[in-house]
Order: sequence, then structure tokens, then C-alpha cells
Amino acid sequence: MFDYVKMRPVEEHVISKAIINNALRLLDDIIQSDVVIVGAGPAGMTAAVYLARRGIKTLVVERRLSFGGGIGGGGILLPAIVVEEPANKILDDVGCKYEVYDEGVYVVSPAELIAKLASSAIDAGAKFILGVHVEDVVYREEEDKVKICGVVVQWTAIKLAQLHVDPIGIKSRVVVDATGHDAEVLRIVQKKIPKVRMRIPGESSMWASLGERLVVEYTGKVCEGLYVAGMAVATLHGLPRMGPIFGGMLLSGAKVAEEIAKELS
Ligand code: 48H
Repeated sequence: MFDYVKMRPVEEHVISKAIINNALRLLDDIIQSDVVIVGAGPAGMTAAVYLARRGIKTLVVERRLSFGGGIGGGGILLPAIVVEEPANKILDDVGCKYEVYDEGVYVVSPAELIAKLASSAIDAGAKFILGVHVEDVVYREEEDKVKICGVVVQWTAIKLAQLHVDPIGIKSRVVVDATGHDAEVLRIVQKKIPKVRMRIPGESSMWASLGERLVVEYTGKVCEGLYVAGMAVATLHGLPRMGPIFGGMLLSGAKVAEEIAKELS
């Protein structure tokens, strides 16, 4: 039992100093990472699990103050999502329970999936910063070839307040666009670095099984330093959407981690 009477009194300035010291140490560390993943949805968090488990210095930046992206909405807000094989192996890997609904078709609690993906990534050593919006990329050009070398970030609160505050740059060997339907990083590159010749047709209408297969198939490198995973793959390649089935998102995250690990090794 706890001794509820003997709570240690902590002065306000001590609380503030503890936060400032720790947060600045973290920011100083992550400002140069191997991989920056933009978006803490199912694809981004799965990629973070498998990158960090390989010992790769991984940072996830998420504009909201919470994990999970589209997982939490379930299907029309009903608290269940579907995962198909072989993505159940990823559920096993992060310790997320599931029920068998049909052969090779599983039902998962959105809250548990969010929690298990996030805690597995953190336990493996990935760092998360919430409330941070990626508004630009850092790039270099050598011999006519563009390389993405990092991201430019701003606090989401500053963005929402529409204040003019200059952002800061984070250096990384690889950036992953895991921003979901909007494919925000790819759209930045399309708009600001025309030399990459990015064409973004946008996702197509629903065809669950085809969308799931093709999202995984087309997951991978977009140009030097830039990879894409999850729903952003459908946006980039004009693939069908799939609704509240998440095997493709998880496998896409695992695949992008595998490909990046090969490149960085
Ligand atoms: C920082 C950003 C920025 C930014 C966005 O939407 P997500 O869940 O993306 P995926 O690809 O992991 O999963 C897609 C899935 O949730 C889904 O929507 C499906 C399967 N739909 C099928 C259908 O038919 O509709 O997560 C993306 C995350 C979110 O948390 C955003 O807040 C975040 O990225 N994000 N973070 N800077 N510029 N843009």
C-alpha cells in the first residue's frame, strides 16, 4: 500500500528545471537521427518497432498529442478493427491479442493495438515527439540528383495559432512518409522540389483485397533519402482504399523497415 500522507513536496521551479533539462537533452540527441518517421499511425509505429529493434536510431514525429493515427477510429467508430494474415505475426511480435473471426481473419481492439505498437517501439529504443508538425524537408543536390536529408519541424500549437515562428531542421539519413491519406511529405517534395518529378494521382475507390496487396507491394523508396509506407503509398500510386482492415498498414511498416535496414547496413 502507499503512504498517502508522505508525498514529497516538489517546488515549482524544480518541476520546470527537470522538464527543461530532460527535454533539451532528448532534443539535442534526436536532432541527428538515422531515420525520421513522419506520422505515428499503424505504418509509422510498425516501422519504428522493426527499425529500432535492429539498433537503428529512429525518431517518430507526430503532429497530434496522441499515438495511433487512424487506428483509434476503428470502423465507423466501432471499437474493433480487422487484421488479416500474415500480419497477425506482427500482432504476436508486439504482444497484441486478437480473436479469430474467420480463417486468416482476425479482430483486434484499436486501443490495445495503439498501446502495444507504441510501447514496443519505445521499448526497442525509438524516440517519439508528439505535437510536432513536419512542414518541410531538408535537401541537397549533387550531380543533378536530389537527396532528402531531413525534415523541418514546427510545434503544432504554433501552426494552429498561425504565428510566424521560424521552424528548425532535423538531420537524418532517411525520412519515411507515414502520414496516411494526405501523403504530406510527398506533397511537400512535389511542390517544392520539382526536379524529383513527383506525380501524386491520389488514392482510388474501395477494393479492400487489392488495396491491401498493392500497398505492401509498392511500399519502399521514392527518391534518395525518402521512403513511403502505409496509406500514403496508395495516394502516391493511385491504389484502391481498403477501409478498416489494417494488415496492409502493418506489413507496409515492417517492409519499409526491412528495406531501410538493408540500405543503411
Ligand atoms: C506530423 C503528421 C503529419 C505531419 C500527418 O493516417 P494514419 O493512420 O496513416 P497510416 O498510413 O499509418 O494508416 C492509415 C490508416 O489509419 C487508414 O487511414 C486506413 C487503413 N484507411 C483506409 C480507408 O479506406 O480509409 O497516421 C498518419 C499519422 C497521423 O497520426 C497524423 O496525425 C500524422 O501521421 N501526420 N505528423 N507532421 N505533417 N501529417
